[in-house]
Amino acid sequence: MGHSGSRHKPEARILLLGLDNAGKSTLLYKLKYDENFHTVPTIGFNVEMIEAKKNRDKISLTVWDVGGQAKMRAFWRNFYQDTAGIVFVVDSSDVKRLDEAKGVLEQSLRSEHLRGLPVVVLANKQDIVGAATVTEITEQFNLRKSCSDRDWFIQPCSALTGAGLVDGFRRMAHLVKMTPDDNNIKETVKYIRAKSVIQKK
Ligand SMILES: Nc1nc2c(ncn2[C@@H]2O[C@H](COP(=O)(O)OP(=O)(O)O)[C@@H](O)[C@H]2O)c(=O)[nH]1
Ligand SMILES: [Mg+2]
Repeated sequence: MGHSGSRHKPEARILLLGLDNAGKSTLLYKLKYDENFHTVPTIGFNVEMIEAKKNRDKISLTVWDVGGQAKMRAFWRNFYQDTAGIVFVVDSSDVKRLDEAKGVLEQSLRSEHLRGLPVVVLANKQDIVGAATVTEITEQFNLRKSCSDRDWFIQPCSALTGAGLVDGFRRMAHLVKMTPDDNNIKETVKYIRAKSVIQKK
């Protein structure tokens, strides 16, 4: 029970998915600490809170990076519940693995728990010469079709330079639907009561 007096900030859980080596951990640290961490392949998961703005309100995105290695993918399902949005990271420079990435994205989109949730595809590693462009990835992934039942957006970025990262997560914040929890309802009731008292005067 929060009696700290701090204002409750609405929170949305975001699932960060993508093949191993796509740059998920790098971009999470870049976004959070604006530093280039030396990442090691994620075993288990990383989780970071990121502040974002949704319209005029501040919200926090809890971003779950659950590791992309094949043996970890079986555990993704456990993180699907209560998720409000998906950020799917692609290594745009690894053209040989684009089809594999496409398959993994499609598999995730088929999950019942993720039905209708907004997707932001981050076309990462755009700093590398020869990287596939967002247009090419949109075509190859057939995103218009596979995401036709939800809101989606594809954002070019580089976790190395930071370019495009804030834009990508701002887009996610814009697309997520916030489910009001108990706290929000209490605050709303308090607000309405305060208003009606003022209006009676
Ligand atoms: N050139 C370049 N390298 C990147 C970028 N993002 C990540 N990397 C590198 O790709 C490798 C895998 O990154 P990592 O964040 O561990 O991938 P993860 O398995 O998805 O968490 C690391 O060597 C990173 O330094 C990027 O935007 N540009
Ligand atoms: Mg990782």
